[in-house]
This record gives sequence, C-alpha cells and structure tokens, in this order.
Amino acid sequence: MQDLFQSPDYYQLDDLLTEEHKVVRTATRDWVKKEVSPIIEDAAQKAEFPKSIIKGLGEIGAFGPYIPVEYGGAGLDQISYGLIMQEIERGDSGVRSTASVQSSLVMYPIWKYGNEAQRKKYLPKLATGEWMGSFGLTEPDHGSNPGGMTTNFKDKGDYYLLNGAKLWISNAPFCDVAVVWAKNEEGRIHGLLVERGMEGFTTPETHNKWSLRASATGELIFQDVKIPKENLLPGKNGLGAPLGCLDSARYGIAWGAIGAAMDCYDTALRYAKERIQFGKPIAAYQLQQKKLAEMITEITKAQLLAYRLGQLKNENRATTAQISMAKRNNVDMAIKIAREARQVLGAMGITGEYSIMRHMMNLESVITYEGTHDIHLLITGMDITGISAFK
Ligand code: TGC
Ligand code: FAD
Repeated sequence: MQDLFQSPDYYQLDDLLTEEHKVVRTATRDWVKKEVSPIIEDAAQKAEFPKSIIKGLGEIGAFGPYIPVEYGGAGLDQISYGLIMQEIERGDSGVRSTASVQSSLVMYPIWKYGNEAQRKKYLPKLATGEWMGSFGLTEPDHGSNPGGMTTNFKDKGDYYLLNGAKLWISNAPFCDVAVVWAKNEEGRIHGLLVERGMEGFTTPETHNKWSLRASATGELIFQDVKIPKENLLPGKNGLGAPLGCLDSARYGIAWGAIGAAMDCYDTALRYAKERIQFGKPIAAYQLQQKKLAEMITEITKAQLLAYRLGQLKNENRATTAQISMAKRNNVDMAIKIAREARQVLGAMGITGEYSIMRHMMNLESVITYEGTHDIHLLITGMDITGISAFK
C-alpha cells in the first residue's frame, strides 16, 4: 500500500512551531512512511508486533524524547514529544503504544522516581531499544480503580517477595524489564523493577484481540519472585506515583490520536475526490462534504488543544484535569472521524487496502486504556465541582 499522506494544517499551526519541532516531525514522518506504512497492515492482519522497527524507533528518538541526553534520551521539549507521538500514531496506534509505554511509563518513572544507579543502569538501554519495558498497573479485578490492587510484596530482609498478577499489559510478552506497582505490608503502593529471567516471573501473551493487533499485550505473573532491594523505586510512593506517569502518557495520546484522525481524513478526502458515482466525484455531493468539513474542523480544534497543552507542559503548568480533557476529547474526535471516514470509502473502507478500519479498531483500545472515556469525564467533573463521583 503506497503511503500518500499529506498532513492537514487548516489554521497554519506550523507558524507556531520552532525549526526544531519541524525537523523532529519531518524526521518521524519520513521514518513512518518508510518503515511503518509498508509493513503495518500485514503485521496487524497477522496480529504480530513488528519487532524489526524497535531499533528505528530508538534511532529517531521515540524512546524517551524528553529524557535528558545524559541518560540517552533526546532532550526535546514536550511539543516535540507530542509531534513524535502524532506522527507515529498516524502510522499505527499500536506502534505509538510501544513508544508511549517505553517513554512515559517505563523511562519516566525510572528517571523521576529512580536513584542515580537505576537511571544509569536502565535508561540508556531503554533509549536505544536494546531493552524494552512494560508498565504493570492494571489487574484482573482492578482496572479503573488501580488503588484497589492486590499485587503485593513482603520484606524478607535481603530481598522483597512479590506475588500477584497484572493483566492487559502492553509490551509484556517481550519486555526485558517491567515497572510493577505493588503494595507493601502496610498497603502502600511502590514501584518495583522486575527483570525477565527472575524466577517465578512469567509474561503470557493475550490473544484474540480485534484492536491494537500490531501491539503485543499480555500478563505479568509473579509467583514468589525474589526482587533485589535495589530494584525498588525510592523517589515516590502511593497511588500518585503511577498516576504521575499516566499524566505523561495521556498527554502523548492526546497528540497521537490527532495522527490517526489526520490519516483517516486525508485518506477519505483523496478517495472522495477520485471516486465517481452518478457521473461525479462523490466529493461533489453535500453529504460527503459535510463529513469532510466536520472532520477538518474537529482535527483543527484538537490540534489547538494539544498545542496549548504542550505549552503548559513545557512550563510545568499542565494539570491532570487539563490532560484528561485533551486525552478524552482527542481520542473521541479520532474515533468518530475514523467511523465517518470509513463510510466515505464505502465497501473499500472495510479492507486492509486502506488504513481506516485498522485505525478505527485500534482507537477502541485507545479510548479505554490510560483511563476510560468515562473516567476522564469524571476527572473533569471532579475538577470543576470539587466533588469526586468515582466512589
Ligand atoms: P485519588 O484518591 O484521587 O488519588 C490517590 C492519590 O493520588 C494522587 N493523584 C495524583 N498524583 C499525581 N498525579 C496525578 N495525576 C494524580 N491523581 C491523583 C492524589 O492526590 C492522591 O494522593 P494522596 O497523597 O492523597 O494519597 O485516587 P482514586 O482511587 O479516587 O482514583 C482516581 C482515578 C479514578 C482518577 C484514578 O484511579 C485513575 O486515573 N484511574 C484510571 C486508571 C488508569 O488510567 N489506568 C491506566 C493503566 S496504564 C495503561 O492503560 C497503559 S496503556 C499504554 C499504551 O499501550 O499506550
Ligand atoms: P473497568 O474499570 O472494569 O471499566 C468497565 C466500564 O465501567 C468502563 O466503561 C468504565 O468507564 C466504567 N466505570 C468504571 N468505574 C466507573 C465509575 N466509577 N463510574 C462510572 N463508570 C465507571 N494497563 C496497564 O497497567 N499497563 C498497560 O500497558 C496497559 N495496556 C493496555 C493495552 C490494551 C490494548 C488495553 C485494552 C488495555 C491496557 N491496559 C493497560 C489496561 C487499561 O488501562 C484498562 O483496561 C483501563 O484502565 C480500564 O480498566 P478495565 O478494562 O478493567 O475496565
């Protein structure tokens, strides 16, 4: 499938970007066209994560874009990070998932909550993709309510003994290290670095997904796993520690979803101008123009939201609730555009000849993970009323 993507910029937002932002975006876009677009449909059809792209993701700076250079990261600002996520998700949400997890859910907690020895041991290897990471928060009985987790560890003097299970974990089947959130004997949540090869640690893959098929999802199972004491993240504990990582990943998704939406819009626009019915291109009919005009309007609004959030992130002023609003709005926008774009293509829209159906199915995961659509609405509700409606 030839990748003819042309990025929409209806409000000339490029004027707001620095030269560095544009260079980073172009490099990522070119890489996605060359390395992701030609193989992704096949990978998704076969439900295989394309491991061959890991090295390239490291080379373009997609692993730890904002992590300082001294630890192997790219040392970029938050808008560059967002643009990288946008361009990768333009190719596929599953590939963006791999980059999000590695950057914001594995490298970020090691950088923010780890000690210097942990930073030096893990971050450079994670930045190149030599090591891959996963993030274990969700459990079979605790999804939206991670504070109820039962995975636990006991202090055995020389080591910690870890027991429990995590479910729905991106990258789990092949991860070299997992950042695992578990309760100590007092019920306080801590982060532990669990390495592949530790006795009692297994990572079975979850099969039969209709969504995010080019991303590997699995379980993290701990049966009396002995964790060296130096593998505990010392810098922060309590539920706020994993939730702090989610702020960073959700921010990346707010940008990423725009990429998926842009790809669906661009595909539908091109198709509508070429497809002739009743003697005219279907783009000439008002019903199709309404779809396309609404798509570009929603994409433009989402771009503005993400850009402003990026500015606030750069100034360390973005709140959890602002990030929730952008994640929720932009993923919802993308999924609606995917559904409309699919219809513009008629029967062709359901085939793997075009990316739309793959995006549409992927976005069903994106609207659920990192906090569901409902949970983000409740976060906004709590922020504006001061009253929690979760419990
Ligand atoms: P609540 O009582 O509100 O808060 C507990 C403690 O956490 C603090 N806190 C935060 N700290 C830092 N950053 C944040 N964003 C924070 N939000 C809250 C809070 O101040 C409190 O601190 P303290 O010291 O008073 O204890 O917690 P709650 O139990 O009522 O839950 C709130 C809720 C529902 C919003 C939260 O649990 C939530 O966000 N649930 C959704 C779960 C979720 O998003 N899971 C994602 C799993 S990872 C994933 O999906 C990866 S997919 C990756 C991919 O493939 O791309
Ligand atoms: P539930 O929490 O059971 O929710 C079910 C429904 O109830 C939802 O519609 C929800 O909105 C609603 N609901 C729940 N509570 C309330 C409430 N208080 N008020 C109103 N409605 C409510 N997790 C990780 O830790 N690491 C990962 O890498 C990871 N990767 C994932 C990859 C994929 C492909 C998927 C699908 C999920 C992944 N997750 C991961 C898990 C994801 O974060 C959870 O699925 C998500 O947080 C929701 O949890 P749940 O599926 O248990 O749904």
